[in-house]
Amino acid sequence: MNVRLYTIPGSHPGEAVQLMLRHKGIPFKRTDLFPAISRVIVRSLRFPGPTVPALKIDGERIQGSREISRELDRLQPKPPFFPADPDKRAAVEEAERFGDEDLQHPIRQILWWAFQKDSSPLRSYSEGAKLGIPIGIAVRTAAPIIALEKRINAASDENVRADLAALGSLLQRVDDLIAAGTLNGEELNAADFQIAPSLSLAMTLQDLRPLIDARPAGQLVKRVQPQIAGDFPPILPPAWLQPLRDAVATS
Ligand SMILES: N[C@@H](CCC(=O)N[C@@H](CS)C(=O)NCC(=O)O)C(=O)O
Repeated sequence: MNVRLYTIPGSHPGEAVQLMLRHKGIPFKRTDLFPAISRVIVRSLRFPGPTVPALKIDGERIQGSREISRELDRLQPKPPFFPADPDKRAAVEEAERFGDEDLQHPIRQILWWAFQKDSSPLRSYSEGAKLGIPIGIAVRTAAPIIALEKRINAASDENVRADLAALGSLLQRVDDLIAAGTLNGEELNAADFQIAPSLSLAMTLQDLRPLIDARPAGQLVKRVQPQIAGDFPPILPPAWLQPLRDAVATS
């Protein structure tokens, strides 16, 4: 199998696909793209949409972390990404959908908002990336890309404040899925690989790390993906964090 993954450094669904490929033992090559510019390149590679992760398998194009998990499972059924039992499978599929549609985006918005306030941590997020130019130059010239990403992702003050207020219930949902055995069970599944990188990316923010680390969601991260590149010193306004802190304190 000739497999190439197109991704962006620090992309959580991109990380999810790398975890999935490794779990299946499928060797792959990776092309790292600049955020925003990635949209043009992915389109020029004739993928149907503009986002990463995008995967070419023997010339075939598959895009989107959930489409990719299914295609990898079809091509290489072992170890399986979904339980054989239909009810358990439905629960994993719903958890994977939740990870993709509900959890991914607020984390993306919070990060791009933070980079717009302070771009210096960007270097730590690019560790290990091969962008084709020295990381220092990439980081120094990132301002227009950050501004564009803030717009693309609607990472406004208002939205990020709302994201933080809602994050407590998203974390509770992850803990509940773990308690139900849908996540972090004996066999890791597609939802574990979808959700752990979003939590791991959130934990690169020092503001959020201690609020996730000690709970079951933090255990999932430790098991599935102990580390994702990046470290962001405190940046989020304390007043915006307070509802999350209150939710964590009462959970
Ligand atoms: N829900 C999609 C998310 C795809 C997505 O939005 N990817 C982001 C990176 S995390 C992207 O390509 N953004 C383009 C950009 O940053 O300009 C999936 O899981 O595949």
